[in-house]
Amino acid sequence: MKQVFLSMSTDVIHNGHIKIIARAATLGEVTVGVLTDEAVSEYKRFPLVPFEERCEIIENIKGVARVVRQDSVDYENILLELKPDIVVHGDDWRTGFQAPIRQRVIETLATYGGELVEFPYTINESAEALEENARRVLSLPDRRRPRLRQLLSLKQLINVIEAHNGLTGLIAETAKVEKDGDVAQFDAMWISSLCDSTAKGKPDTELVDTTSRLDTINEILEVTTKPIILDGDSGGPIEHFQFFVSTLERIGVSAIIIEDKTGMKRNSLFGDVGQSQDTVEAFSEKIAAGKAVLKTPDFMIVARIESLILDQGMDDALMRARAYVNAGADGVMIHSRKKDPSEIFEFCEKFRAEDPHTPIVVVPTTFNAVTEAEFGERGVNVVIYANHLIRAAFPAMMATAESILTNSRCKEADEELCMPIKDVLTLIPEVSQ
Ligand code: SPV
Ligand code: MG
Repeated sequence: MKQVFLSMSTDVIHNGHIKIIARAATLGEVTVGVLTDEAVSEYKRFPLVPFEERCEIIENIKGVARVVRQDSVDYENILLELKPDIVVHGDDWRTGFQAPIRQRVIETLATYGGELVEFPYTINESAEALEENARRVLSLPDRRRPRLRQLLSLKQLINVIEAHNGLTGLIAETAKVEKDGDVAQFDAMWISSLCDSTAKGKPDTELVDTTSRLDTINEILEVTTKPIILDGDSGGPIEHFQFFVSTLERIGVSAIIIEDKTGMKRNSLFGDVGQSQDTVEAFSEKIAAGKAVLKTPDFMIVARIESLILDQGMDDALMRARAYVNAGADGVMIHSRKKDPSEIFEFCEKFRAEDPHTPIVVVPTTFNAVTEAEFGERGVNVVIYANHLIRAAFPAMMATAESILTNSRCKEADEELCMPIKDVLTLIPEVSQ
């Protein structure tokens, strides 16, 4: 009997899947590769049904002989291991971001004489509606809030990009590339104080108040499903911090990062601007006070250590990391304004030697040559690209304004700098999340 392989990432099983399995079973004995939660969240969206349950469901579908764990949307490893005679797939993957994945399947099959059988893909409207609904469910506060912790337990490293309004939220939500046979997208969003302030034409000095920051957060929550990490600056007075943490937890934000600075806050990358660091005791008390008002185990309070920014040395950074974790911090962020990543690496090595599990967060704005893989090897768990969308947008907008002034018309800007008006009209979906 021929061995038939098909891969499944879905958590919303419908009759289309049943039919494709039945057709595959007419070709031989069917093995289904069930994609892990990590692979599904990279490829599509975070699965609503966990891996073990999906295996159990699929294993019990008529025509399925067995299920196997598939770790990646790239089939190469699993095909070389199982060497099935036939791989089955819908023909919808001939175009779009799945096309290179298909190509690699064809090449891998050719190495041992396997065959690809494609069934015509029919659009199933009720299935699409189910999928759309599943995606929207991810935006509900109780579903979104725990997702950061879930991702941290699934992956060594998660990548995060800044969003400062609905539009950049949509970019963080939907940007996706095919890379080395796999699919890459961002895991979560960072609502930066720098970008939120800059987008409002204000300095990054905690001038934008909590109400205004909540407006930005809500704007992003309305049109996205991915988890949110908020830049909480210093966290403000303890009583305000407690209130803010409660609000964030209720609306579905996953984490706040607060920094151990006091006085008039200035952005850490400014250089020497006479910032003072909070005492270990006072900042630990703030962390503990925030933890005390939480109603779920989901929400994370991450302590950002400014010792290296303020030239207080590695020992101070490590001492503070230890103290903040003891006070209840769910993670530590270590920051640096140096281009050379050595001090970040040294911190990671020393912190990891005494604390193997507490997540480490980095913001590689200055030490930007380090890859995610290298951070992962050094024990980092969260990499935040903290300001890149606004930094990309500002020069593009300024160049457009200057082109119109220079030419006293907009033809040149339209042709050289702007997206077509038709595209902007269809950029935003008409339905809400
Ligand atoms: C931000 O994005 O606002 C941050 C990170 O706090 S940094 O600008 O590097 O201080
Ligand atoms: Mg900030």
